[in-house]
Amino acid sequence: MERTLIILKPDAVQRRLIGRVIQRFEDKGLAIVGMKLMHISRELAERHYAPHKGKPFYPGLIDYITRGPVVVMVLAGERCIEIARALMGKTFGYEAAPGTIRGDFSAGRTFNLVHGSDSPESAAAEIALYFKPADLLEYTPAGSEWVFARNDV
Ligand code: IDP
Ligand code: MG
Repeated sequence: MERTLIILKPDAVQRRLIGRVIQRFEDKGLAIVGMKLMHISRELAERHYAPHKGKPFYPGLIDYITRGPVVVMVLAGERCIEIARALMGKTFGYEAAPGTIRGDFSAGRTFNLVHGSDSPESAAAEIALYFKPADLLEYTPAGSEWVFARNDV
């Protein structure tokens, strides 16, 4: 089963949107297989956002993601990387479609509430930054058989 790393960024926590953002992923039928509240250190932020090092927004991005507590989650489900990115919406809140998390709750560029891995490779690397394999649970939420068909051709 595919997995992805999701972070509810500091603005989501400070704006008391944790429940409403998690609800979007649960409503879609994705399983939460790991979750914690934590404060990301500068060192961890620099590892996570290494691909963006050198870009003009990089210093502001590191300040933002380390500025307060975040909720870090691993979601599981078929095509969950693509599905989570679609639920999140485009990067900038003012471009994200209404109905998406960013389209409904974010209006700017840096502050966009949520992170989601963008490929199987980045998902594996990012999950390993935040969770030990033993922290991730193997279970199938009740009703999953009505979300993912056995032979979904
Ligand atoms: P993504 O989060 O939609 O995958 P990325 O391009 O990977 O977008 O950028 C990582 C994060 O950096 C974004 O979510 C946003 O917080 C911030 N960011 C990206 N581009 C800009 C920018 O041009 N100005 C300010 N912040 C940016
Ligand atoms: Mg990205």
